[in-house]
Parts: sequence; C-alpha cells; structure tokens
Amino acid sequence: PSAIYLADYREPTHWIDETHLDVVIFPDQTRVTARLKITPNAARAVSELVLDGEGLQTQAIYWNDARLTQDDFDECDGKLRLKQINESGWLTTEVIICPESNTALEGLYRSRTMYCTQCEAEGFRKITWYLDRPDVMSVFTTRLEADQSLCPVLLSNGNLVASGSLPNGRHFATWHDPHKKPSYLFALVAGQLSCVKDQFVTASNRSVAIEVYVEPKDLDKCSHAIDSLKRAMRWDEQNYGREYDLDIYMIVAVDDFNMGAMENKGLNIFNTSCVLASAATTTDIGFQRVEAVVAHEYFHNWSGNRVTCRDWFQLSLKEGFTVYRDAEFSADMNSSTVKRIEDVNLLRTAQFAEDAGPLAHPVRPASFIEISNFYTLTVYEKGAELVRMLATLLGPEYFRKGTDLYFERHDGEAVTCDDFVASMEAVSSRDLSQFKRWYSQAGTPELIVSSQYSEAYKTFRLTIEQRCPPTPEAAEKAPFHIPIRVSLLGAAGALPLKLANQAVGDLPEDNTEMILELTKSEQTFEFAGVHERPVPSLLRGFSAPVNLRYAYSETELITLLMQDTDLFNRWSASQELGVLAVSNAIKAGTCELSGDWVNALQANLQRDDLDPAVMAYMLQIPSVNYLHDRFPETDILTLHQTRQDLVRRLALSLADALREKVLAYDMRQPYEVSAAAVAVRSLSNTALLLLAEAKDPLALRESITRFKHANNMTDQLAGLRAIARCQSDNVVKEHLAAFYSQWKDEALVVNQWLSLQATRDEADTLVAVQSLTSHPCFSWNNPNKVRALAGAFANQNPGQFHRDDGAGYEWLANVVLKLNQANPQLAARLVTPLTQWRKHGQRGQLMFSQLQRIQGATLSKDVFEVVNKALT
Ligand code: B3K
Ligand code: ZN
Repeated sequence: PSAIYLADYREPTHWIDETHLDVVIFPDQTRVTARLKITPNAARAVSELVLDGEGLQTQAIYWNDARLTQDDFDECDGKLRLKQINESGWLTTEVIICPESNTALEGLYRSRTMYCTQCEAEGFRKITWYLDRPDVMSVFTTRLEADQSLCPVLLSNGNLVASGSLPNGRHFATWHDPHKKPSYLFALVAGQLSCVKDQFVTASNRSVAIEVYVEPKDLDKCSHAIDSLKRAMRWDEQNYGREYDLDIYMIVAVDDFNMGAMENKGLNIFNTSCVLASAATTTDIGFQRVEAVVAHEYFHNWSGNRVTCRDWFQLSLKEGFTVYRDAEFSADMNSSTVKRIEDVNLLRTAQFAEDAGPLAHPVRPASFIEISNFYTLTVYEKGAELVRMLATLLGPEYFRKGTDLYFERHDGEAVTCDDFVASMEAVSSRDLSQFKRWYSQAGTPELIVSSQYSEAYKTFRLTIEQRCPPTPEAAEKAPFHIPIRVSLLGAAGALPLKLANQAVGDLPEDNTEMILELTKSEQTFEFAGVHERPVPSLLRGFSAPVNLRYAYSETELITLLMQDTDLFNRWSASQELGVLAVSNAIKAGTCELSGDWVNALQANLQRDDLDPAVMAYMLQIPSVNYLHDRFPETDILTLHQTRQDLVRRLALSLADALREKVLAYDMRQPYEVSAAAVAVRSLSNTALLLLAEAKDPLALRESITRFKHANNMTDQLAGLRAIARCQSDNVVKEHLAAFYSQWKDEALVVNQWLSLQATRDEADTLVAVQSLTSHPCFSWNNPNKVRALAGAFANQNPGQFHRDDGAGYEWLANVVLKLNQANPQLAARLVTPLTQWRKHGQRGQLMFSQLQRIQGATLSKDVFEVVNKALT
C-alpha cells in the first residue's frame, strides 16, 4: 500500500451532475445500475475518466446508451478507465454486489433484519463505479426494489417521490434528494423496521417530519433521541442561525456499525448504542451520549453536508467544527463545567498520548495510506479545540459573524480548513496566519510558566515559554499562537487585572480575567498594581490544548481547589493535587496522604453550593494513562498500583463524608435525566465505589441494595461495579449471573456486562475474557461486542492488560489478526494500545514483538498502516 499526499491534490477531471441509482435487492445478489450525467471539468481538460470501484462484478457499461466492449474500457486494481470522455454524456454501469458477505461494514451490508450502507469515507465505491471523492457533488435519485415481506421499509436520502408494488411479492420506492452531495453522504436502508414519528416546526414555520426507524423490540427506546434532535434543531437556529432544509429527517438504528453514527443527508444511520435509551437499560452517560451524538449528526447538516470537505485531508473542517458545536450544545443542555471536564479528560488521557506516539499527525494530515485510520482523537477532539481557540481569540460576536460568513460564502461547496480560517479573518480583521500552524504541526505544546512578584513595585510577571516535542512529520516546530485565559487570585477573590503597558481606557468592565496571547517561544506578561502576592489561575477552562507546567505548591493548589472563580480550574487543581500525591508516593515508596488535601476535599463535600457532579470528578485520581504521561519513567504497573493505593487511602480518609453521600441518596425517586438528577447520582455512586475500594462495611451492604432495588441502569450498574470491587468472588459471580439473566435480551446492556468483566483487575480476568468470546451473547461480527470485551480489556484494564507475562498483548494481537481481513477498520482501531510500546521500556519489547507478529501476516491497508508506523 502507498501513501497519498495533500500536496498532490488536483481538481477532479470530470463532474457528475446527476446520479440515478437503481438498487435491486435479492438474497446474496444485489444488482446496482448507476446512470451518471458526466461533464468534463474544463479547468482540467483531461479526457480520460477514471472511476473508483471495489469488489464489484461488472456486468455491462454503456456510454450514451451504446454498450461498450472490452476495448473501450480498462478495469483493473479498483479503477475503471474510459479513454475519450471529452463531452457531456450519460455513463451507465451495471454491477452485482453481495451485501450478505460484507463483514467490513463499509458499503452496502446486511445487519440482522436489514440492509444498510456506510459510505464515509470511501465506501460508495463498494456499491458502484463512481468518482468517490468529496469534491464531486451530485444530485441523487435512488430507486430501491426488494421483496415486500423481507424488506417492507425502503429508505434513501431526500424525499419519497414514488413507490408501489411489483409482481412476485416485490415492491419499490424512489427517493430524490434535491441537494447536491458527495457520494460519502449517500445512504439506503431496506428491511423490517418499525417507526416512531414526530415533527418539528422550524423558525421560519416549516414543518419537518421526524422518523426514527428501529427494530420493533426497541420502539420504547426512541423518545430521548427524538427530544434531543428537536432541542438540537432549535439550538442551531438560535446559536448559528441554521435551519433544517428538507421536509423529512430520518434516523435508523443499526446494531452492527463501526462508528457511533453517520450524518447521511436526511437519513442518518446510527449505532444502536448512540440512539436507543431507556431508564431501565441506559446509564446517565449513555443518555448524554445519545443526546450528543444525535446533535452532532444533526449539526453536520450544515457543517459537513451543505458545506463539505474538498478532500479527506480536510476532515477536521467538518469534524472539529461539528464536535465543537455539539460540545457547546451539550454544555448548554447540561452542566457546562462537567462537559468541559469530560472533554478535557479525554483529550489529556487519550489525544495527548496519540499526539506523543508514532501515529501522531497534524489536525490536517499531509499524507495517509488509509483515510479510515484518520478518524482520530486528533482530527475530532483536538480539531474542536482549534475551533474553540478561534472562538476565544475572536470573542462570541465575531466568531458568530465568522461562521455566518463561512456558511454564506461556501454553501454548496467543498472547501478547506484555510477557507474556514479565512472567514474568521475576514470578519475580525485579525491575522490568523500564525494560528494556522495548529493545523499543520502535530504534537502537544508544553507551556513552562514561571512567575515573579515584586513587593516593591506591586507587579506580577508571568514568563511563559512554549516547546513542542518532535513528531513523525517534523522535528522542529515553529511557535504556536496560544490563547491563555488567566486570573490572579488574591485573598478576597480574583484581582482586577491591568497589564503594565495597558492604558486604563482599554480595560473592560469585568477585568478580573484576561486572555494572554502567546505567539513567541518565550514571552513575559507584567501585571501592574498587584497589591498582594497572587495565586495565578492559568489556562482557565482549558483555553488551549497544551500541557501546562507551573511549579504550584500544594498550598497554592488547595487555594485554587477551594477558591478559584473558574469551576473548571478548581477541578483542574484537584487533578494536579492527585498528580502531586502520586509523585510523592513514587519518591517516598509509600502513599501518605496530605492532610490539607483531605481536609479541602472534605470541606468541598460539605458545601452545598458546589455542583455534586463536579465534586464527583474532584474525587477522581487522574487516570493511569494520564499519570503515565506525567511520569514516563515509571512503570505502568507501579503507577497503577500506586494509584489504587491512593484511591483506597483517600476513601478511608473521607469515609464519613462519603457514607453521608451514599446514605443521603434516595434511590426510589423516579428517574430523570436532568443535569441536577444526574449530578446527585454521580456523586452518590462515586462515593459508593470509593467506599467499595476501601471495603467499607456500608459499601458491602449498599452495593447489594443498589443492585437489587435500583429503578434505573445507572444505579444498578453502579451497584454491580461496587460489588465487583468489594465482595467475595462467589458473591460477584452470583450477581454477574443474575444481571445477565435479567438482561440477556438487551444487547446494549449485555455489552456493559461484558465490559465490566473485561475491566476486573483479577489474575483470572484474561482467561474469563477469552472464554466470554465463546459465550452465546458474543459475536466477532458485531463491533459493539468486540469493543465491549477486547477494547475495554486493552484500554481500561491497565492492571491485567499489562501483565508481566505479556499474555494480554498476545491475546490482543490474536484479536487483531482475527479481524484484520474481516473488519479492517475495527482491527486497526483495536491495535492502538500496542502502538504505545516505546513508552513502556522493557515491557514495551513484549508489545513490540506482538506488533511484529501482526506485521508478518497478510494485512489489510488499515492494519498495515498502523502497524508499520508504530514499528518505525
Ligand atoms: N462522519 C462519521 C464518521 C464516519 C467514519 C467512517 N470511517 C461520523 C461522524 O463524525 O459524525
Ligand atoms: Zn462527525
């Protein structure tokens, strides 16, 4: 396999103005006839037309209705070449495909009782010959035909324009999508599905039909998705001035799906895990994920569909922006601090690791072998941070003007990240050329901050240096443009800020917070009129995706934890205190907890003005992965054990206050997903789990009660998790069995059951996980199941995955080899933890040899790229 490069981008040689598909479904044999209106692109003046296709059995090809012979075209290596296409005309191709044997879940495939598609990024070429690239936009008309009883429901993008019965128990439906779109946004669904209907009235008073298609057994799990969709539709009108543009919005739930969901125009296809929700079967986190993903796919209608990507290197143009949009939506619907904490946690534990490893790539990569490998935390989450920084630098008013201009300028076009930034520049008259380095330079910058207070001059200086470690694409980095939100805390709260060179007239009304713009490798910012030595509150709200290093004393961190006016930074201080405790424990060899820290947490637990959900996060010691980033020299198992020890000691020290939180919770209240209700459950269940770690008698009792008498999945699963941490092996097994027999018919709950077993830190966990692969509930063809078991084991069970004998690595490699050809996308994702081998010293050699073993097999492009990059 070879790489393709951004620098080689050329416009397409031809356009496809219209696409007429006829898809005729028979078991094991689907016939696709595509009639394409082709026009040469005058800007290119190339007459050879080269179409993409994969695994197609070509039956016939016609140019303007004349059948072509073998001499007129050349079909080889996934390309169909037609020599002399110098004028507009109609190209018709007929192919046969077999969705039933498609286990890669890309293109047209079968999942349980339905046929469905996944075309992003390059799946459309598995359905028919096409110019399968996002800058070729076409108007689609799709006719579907199938057996009436096997596939009563026939859906595609846009509006239904015709339907009817045919002889032999067959029927058809024809859909027309008036909006031009690239092939990756095409979708079709055919199967036995039930539908929940609703409607939404847009700001300009148009009525939009909402239809959610699921298997009949799931009809009672659709209302949360529908409510979320309506909230997202309203929110986008109010916050971005964006209205929906078709008369119907459909969502289909599919159980076999590689990703969370897909934003196909007017016909979103969702992993069941991101659309179905009910109190009995779905946790609070699950409910919030449904809300976020439904909104994310909806927001793509503008950021992605109406304005799409010129090429796949620009993926973050739609993904980074849409993640930013869905994060702001979730922040508005729930607690904004909690949402920020969750996102920053993910960024710091997983994206930073990606950015520091062998697969590090810029938000806009310059090359790739397989684009599916670039649906990464860097493109999505770091990409969203770039948009957030632009919003911070411009301020809300100019940012909104910028997005308005972007949508207006580029509606109906396929554009680049530069175009996005250009709109921001145009409305704000700011020069963002240095900012654009964020798109092309990989790696997480480190900010080394020091301070100096002058009692005599009443000045406070912050000296900030930025460094960025080398990454595969470049050893040397030019300085980034970094917005750093700061306040200075004095004894009575945040101090008014005035930079030494700032005129008094320039000061805003609320001047206790300021955005410093770092553009050089090192810069000093001097504040004047600072009458007491302050504690700096830096990078508030995590204003840039960087590693902040400032030598805070424990006392200063406690001041921040207790008093910072930015709630996010109070949490951030709690994490830094955790890091400090780990650091002390590593140095001393024992974990003595600092009394001041414990007292501060205790005091916070007693405050009733603090969001309980934020409090729950303040009680969490940073994840092992994050700690490994901070202590790269320390072995991962040592870190894991140190962390576990700290957790136990923290629980023992806070036991009284934690018990109060467990007991104060009334689990008979009717279930509600409001932010307030979620917060109370979150704190109570966190307290229960902590007490379980310390084997507290209350946890022994309450874990069972919560499991048995819960009226919702959040509490029941919390009970089961606590049981797994504090009860005897027999009791644990008994409750796991009870849980399975209660929920064996609910696939999504069974996934939770698998994950819980995969993340148990017990010597026999790996054996248990291996035998679960033969359990009747498990299937290698279902990505949710594989992720619930193998993904959870490799990513969330440091104690067992990193076993000294390397058996954890060996098993993961077996899983990767098993899925390598069957589902390359899934296999390439699962291999990720092994790619971090360099961070693991001696232990890393065991990971390395498993990667080599994988490399020895005949690899799919996806796995090939990841493994080869990891080994070089
Ligand atoms: N755009 C899809 C991702 C599809 C990835 C295919 N390999 C989901 C999303 O980001 O909304
Ligand atoms: Zn997306």
